[in-house]
Amino acid sequence: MINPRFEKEAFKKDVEQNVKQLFRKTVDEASQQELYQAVSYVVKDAIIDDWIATQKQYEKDDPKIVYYMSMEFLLGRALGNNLINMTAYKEVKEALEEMGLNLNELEDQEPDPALGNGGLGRLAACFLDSLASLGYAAYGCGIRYRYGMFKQKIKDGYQEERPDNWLKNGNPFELRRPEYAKEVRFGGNIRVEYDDKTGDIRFKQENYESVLAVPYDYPIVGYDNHIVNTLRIWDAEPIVDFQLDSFDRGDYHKAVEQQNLAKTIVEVLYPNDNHYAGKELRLKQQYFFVSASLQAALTKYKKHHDDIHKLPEKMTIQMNDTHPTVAVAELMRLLLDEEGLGWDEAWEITSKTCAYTNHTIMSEALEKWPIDLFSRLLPRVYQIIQEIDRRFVAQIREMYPGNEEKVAKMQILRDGQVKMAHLAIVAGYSVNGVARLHTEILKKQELRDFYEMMPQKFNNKTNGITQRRFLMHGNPLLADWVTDKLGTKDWITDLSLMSGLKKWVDDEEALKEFMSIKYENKVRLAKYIKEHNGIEVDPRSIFDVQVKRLHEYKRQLLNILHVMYLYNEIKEHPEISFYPRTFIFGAKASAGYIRAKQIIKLINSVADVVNNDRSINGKLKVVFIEDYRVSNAEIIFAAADVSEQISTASKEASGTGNMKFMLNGAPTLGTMDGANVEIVEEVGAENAFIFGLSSDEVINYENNGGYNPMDIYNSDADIRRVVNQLVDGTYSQGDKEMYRDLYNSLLTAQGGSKADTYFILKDFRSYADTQKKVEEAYRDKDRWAKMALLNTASCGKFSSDRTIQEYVDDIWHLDKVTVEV
Ligand code: 26Y
Repeated sequence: MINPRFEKEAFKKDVEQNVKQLFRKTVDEASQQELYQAVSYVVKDAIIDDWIATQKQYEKDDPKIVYYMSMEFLLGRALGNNLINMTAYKEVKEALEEMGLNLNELEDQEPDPALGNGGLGRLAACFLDSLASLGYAAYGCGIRYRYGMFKQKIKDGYQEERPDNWLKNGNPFELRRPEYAKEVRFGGNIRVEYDDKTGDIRFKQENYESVLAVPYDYPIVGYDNHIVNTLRIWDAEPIVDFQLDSFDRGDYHKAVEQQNLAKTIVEVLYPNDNHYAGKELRLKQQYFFVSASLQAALTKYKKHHDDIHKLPEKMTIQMNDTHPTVAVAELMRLLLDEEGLGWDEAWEITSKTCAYTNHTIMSEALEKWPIDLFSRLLPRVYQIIQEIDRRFVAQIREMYPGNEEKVAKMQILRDGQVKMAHLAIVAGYSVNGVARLHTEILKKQELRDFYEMMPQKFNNKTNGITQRRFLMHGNPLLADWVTDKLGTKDWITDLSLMSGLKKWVDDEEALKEFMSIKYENKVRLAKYIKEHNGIEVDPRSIFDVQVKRLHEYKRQLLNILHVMYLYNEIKEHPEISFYPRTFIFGAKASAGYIRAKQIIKLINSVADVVNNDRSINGKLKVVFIEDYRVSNAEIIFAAADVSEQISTASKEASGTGNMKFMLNGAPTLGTMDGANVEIVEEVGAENAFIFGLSSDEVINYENNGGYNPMDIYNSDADIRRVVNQLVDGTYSQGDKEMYRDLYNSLLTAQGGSKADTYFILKDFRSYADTQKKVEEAYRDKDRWAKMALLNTASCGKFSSDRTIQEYVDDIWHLDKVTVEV
């Protein structure tokens, strides 16, 4: 049942009322931003009814709760998504139209909450949506960064970063909850106190600095079930207001420091994706939100339960990569020092409560904190890790007597570092990878020793995405068509039903409709590109899209080198027929990742040359979409013909963009990497374009010293020409040095890394040949339409609803809740 607040007349009145109350204006006078706020507060009001009802139900049913701990939540805009999940989108759109307002324009007023970098953060957001939609009690736990992922500007082809002041106009959907604030302590020293009478030992932290963690709750609306879960993100405030009299007590510096600590700790999201930098502030952020979240979780548990030993029956903690894994030691600390348990009891509870997800095999992404830094910042937590490590080492020695190599490889504290992944695996009850291939590589290579020692902990959970945002909201035309063809809306909560579309694969009329929806979406994207880039693109051309974070392993460089190759071909052989293509890129580079930034510049330089060359008759266009983020992603996926998923095999743990393209009917052009393997399995190899080395081949080369790209450079004239064009000034107005580093990276070994670390030249031919096949397939309109439709029809497995249900069945064991209204 739809909330009566969305009944048209009532809704309109409430909007008017809000405009008046918030801004002292009438609807005619209010700005779009003000109207967005006024509408959002009406929506929030409706949400709050369900939010209260849900929390009441949870109190009553006392279900087991999952705490999903993540440093990142890449939420995307809330207004449209909340309306969709409350099944009120169309009604509200109409009501607003009657008021002379346009819902899409109002939605555009909302800043993207970008509290995440890329895949891992967006996955967390999809998971929260699925948990609420499936009716499971869940908290997201994270940080309320003042500044989220930076805004990207492209100036003269270069990326520039601008601060993302997403809270500038306030946030209508959040709720500050000062009554749940918790203190978090850093540094100082530990004093050991003996109680002569009882023989007890107590550990007291002294001379510490502390901050007050204040939670902001953010509603997570389930689809059409009146369930509203909570994303709890923590802000930091100084524990005592800065008081002058502390000067007299000699605490002046401390007071200022605590003030500063509170300000800096939540200031900004680290924009690194898959690259560990070892910054002290990042460790502070981690401990800050983990400690506050655990304290709050224990308070909540103890409100209704008095036996702390039964904690694992009522809560479980999922750690999103190594970032929150200090949680295991902090939970130990709380149980030992605050609850007064003995080591064995505390360990029993902790090791049944914490579970860890690995999202990468890239060694540079693994967090290994220097021991001196770690122990200085978290002295008591460090002591506890020492004891965990000591006991674990004893266990290794017992299992593998005399095998000190095992100890060296698996120890938590080793080489002056705290290895966070090891800590999580040892203390957790579950370790999972995020796609079948990824989990297999973890078991066979990266985490092999751990797998051999504790195989029962390892499991796979192939990622998924929410169809509510990435089809219903992002592609309403296709969503309506799917509902029409399936004769039901049930795919919204059961994506496996999409396979019912397969029966339309030989229906010419249906295929025509399907492709004309794609065309409409391409027109929409072309308009966006015209507005934002000033580039005219032809919606009849093939929209070939690569959008994701910029990283060498993702190989945007392979893509743009291939564009350079095509350009050479077209110039050289103008007589050969060539199907017009638009290559679309979107990517942010971490601010300090120089080579990634060079690749962005190269893409823009190639775009400049190619787009302005009249002689090729617009056959080739290159577009770099500025500030790629969730809101424009929705528009881009809907419009894509070809999904570029071309990472070096074995490097992309899963990928989730690949699934969003598939859902929207774009066949994958990719390597057998991450979840691409499972996508191909679902859709059939004939409906995807696969090329390049396999993960086994890559790993084999890596274990045997790499390969020699010079062999390819010397033997393949086309490749040689393209590579040389990096340093002959073709794309740099004569400057031969601009792309020298990229050139060198492909041909010569440098500072510890092999030549062409990511096998770009090795895979180039195979990629180019496969691109040729894409073109051939596209020319056959009928064949392409079938292929595209089959991708949409085969995407059922890749719903995050399926993923979450597997986490529930195999790891979390949650109870399903229904909210009556
Ligand atoms: C250590 C730190 C700087 C760091 C920060 C962010 C390390 C890693 C990350 C982010 C990793 C990430 O986004 N990984 C991606 O997770 C997705 C969801 O599982 C996968 O689909 C994707 O393949 C993987 O790269």
